[in-house]
Amino acid sequence: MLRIRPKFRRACEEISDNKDFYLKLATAIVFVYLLVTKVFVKGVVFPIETSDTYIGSARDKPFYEGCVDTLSYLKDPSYKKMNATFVMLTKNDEIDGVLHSVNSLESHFNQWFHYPYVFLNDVPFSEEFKKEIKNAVSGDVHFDIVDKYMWQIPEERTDPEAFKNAIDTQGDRGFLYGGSASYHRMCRFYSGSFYKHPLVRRHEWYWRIEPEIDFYCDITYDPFFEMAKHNKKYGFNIMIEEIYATVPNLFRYTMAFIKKYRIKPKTLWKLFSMNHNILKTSNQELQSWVNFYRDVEPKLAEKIVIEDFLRGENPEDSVGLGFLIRRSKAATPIVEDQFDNEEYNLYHFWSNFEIARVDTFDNPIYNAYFEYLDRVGGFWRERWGDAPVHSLGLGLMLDVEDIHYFRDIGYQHSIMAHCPKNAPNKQLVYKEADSRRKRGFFKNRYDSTFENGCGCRCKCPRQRDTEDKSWECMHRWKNLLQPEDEELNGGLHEGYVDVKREEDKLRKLFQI
Ligand SMILES: Nc1nc2c(ncn2[C@@H]2O[C@H](COP(=O)(O)OP(=O)(O)OP(=O)(O)O)[C@@H](O)[C@H]2O)c(=O)[nH]1
Ligand SMILES: *[C@@H]1O[C@H](CO)[C@@H](O)[C@H](O)[C@H]1NC(C)=O
Repeated sequence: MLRIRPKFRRACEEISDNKDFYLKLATAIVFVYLLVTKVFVKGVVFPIETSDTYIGSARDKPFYEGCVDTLSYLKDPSYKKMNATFVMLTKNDEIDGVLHSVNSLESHFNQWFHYPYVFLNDVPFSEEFKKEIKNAVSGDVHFDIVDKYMWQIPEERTDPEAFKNAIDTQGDRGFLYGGSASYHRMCRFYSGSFYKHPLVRRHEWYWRIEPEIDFYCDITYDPFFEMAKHNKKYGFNIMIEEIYATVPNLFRYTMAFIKKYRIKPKTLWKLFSMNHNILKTSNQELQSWVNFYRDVEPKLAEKIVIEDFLRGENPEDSVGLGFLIRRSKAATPIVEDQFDNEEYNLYHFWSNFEIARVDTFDNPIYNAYFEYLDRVGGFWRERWGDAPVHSLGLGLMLDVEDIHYFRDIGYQHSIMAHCPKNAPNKQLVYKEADSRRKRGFFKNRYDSTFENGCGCRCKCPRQRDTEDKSWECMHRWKNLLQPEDEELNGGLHEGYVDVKREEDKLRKLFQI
């Protein structure tokens, strides 16, 4: 029989003597635990994190949730290897970062699919660089230089002094990378030149990669093939907001381009532009006062109260009089950075990750757009990034359905990371196709699964997901995926607030 030691027995007796106290203590501990885990982490303080929710609809959703049995996928008669390549612009001295990226990509994807690589540089790659890369990859690899005309900015060739001054000034004003000429060249190159390089142009699809990136999940199907199958033209992984100071005139010129070439933006435009012409009304005064959805109710309430006062049914009404006086004194609000009632919300697909058709950019509209932007000098007068340029360009040409969000791909570049939760019941055991990609005991352990997860064998970093950090962008995307989204019908999303309906609602409320 189990004999309780005297000391332990005494302790137990003490506890039962102080039963009340310990009961309270235990309750307090449970309460604090619940508060911390359920309320603060999940509940009240941060409502529900975007990364915990389901994002998807018939317009776009992950091609697969969880793992796919890659060997049978590859053997399926309907599967076809695509005319596709990875592409990276890099420098000789970044070899360690490049190897890091290539190893991550091979381990998580390319060891099963063997897609080729294209490495581009403004100076020749060293023999050492080429040798190390060739040893790491499982597909063909090509190296080339970018010719001077693709690489240099026109102003740099024609007026080096003006070019240098513009760059130096941006440096002095402290814009991120604004003072670095090579960063400007890189942005311009990725904005309008990379897809014209012969090594890229001879493919139908590309996947852009960078040095020092990480993949966190296994990609067990072929993203190129699935994109083709689902009629997708451009795939992204992270969406963030641009720093305003780098693109102050990009939207103005984009709008000018739209006018000049009579372009009718497609539905994706709505992801990037806020239209301030939101009322369905011919009332000019109302139109100019209401720029945001939040202005609708106060402005209509004011209108109703003033109209009621002016009808003179209620001459003692000091509220109505007050409204009238206030309105006559106030100035129409001015929205800076608004062109033709539209404003860039600064959202963009983070273009260091892109899986897309080459002709998504290599086509007459986008090429004209790039040339227009190049001519007005924004790549050197300002520091237009390739990401906002790509995004606005896509908005001109594509519909929401043409875009794919690779939510199931865990990806990190510099300080941003997106990493999905693992899909429940759809995790398969890892089997390497390449002996260099063996995973030891610790590497073969993955995060636990989650209700709305879509990842396959993800091992995520302890870092807040970009879906949560830039949740405004992701909410906009999520809303545009909803089939019932009225804004998606028709051209620009103007006039979506029915003034009469809103007014009637308020009148009922005020009983006027
Ligand atoms: N060959 C060459 N490659 C460059 C040059 N400048 C940038 N790159 C490459 O372009 C890619 C992006 O440049 P980075 O300077 O790393 O920019 P980043 O840190 O990704 O920029 P953010 O994402 O905006 O922070 C990298 O792969 C660089 O190797 C250059 O002067 N020559
Ligand atoms: C791949 O696509 C490019 C661009 O469309 C084309 O020129 C090339 O012939 C294709 N290659 C193959 C092998 O189909």
